[in-house]
Amino acid sequence: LTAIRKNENILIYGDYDVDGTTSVALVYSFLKLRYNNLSFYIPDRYSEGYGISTRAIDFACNNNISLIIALDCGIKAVEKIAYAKAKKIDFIICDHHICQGK
Ligand SMILES: [Mn+2]
Repeated sequence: LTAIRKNENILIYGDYDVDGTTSVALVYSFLKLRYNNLSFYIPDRYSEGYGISTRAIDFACNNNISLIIALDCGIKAVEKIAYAKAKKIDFIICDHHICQGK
């Protein structure tokens, strides 16, 4: 809500697998009815892999995106979130996985 009120660019991000892509489709289509400054990002399976990708954070930075909503991933991405934070990018993590150990 804060990002929308401030008219920030928002990126919907999710894994490339079936629950990731359907999550992105659902949240993107829901928010797009109400808000226009929205894009989505699905990482490349082979060159980026699962989880939050540095390339995606750089993409966000280069496109003036200040909020990333991560779906189906991100629960363990402590270093990546710190990297994004240093670039003034906020994260909302919506992940159904369990963070075990580290
Ligand atoms: Mn998944």
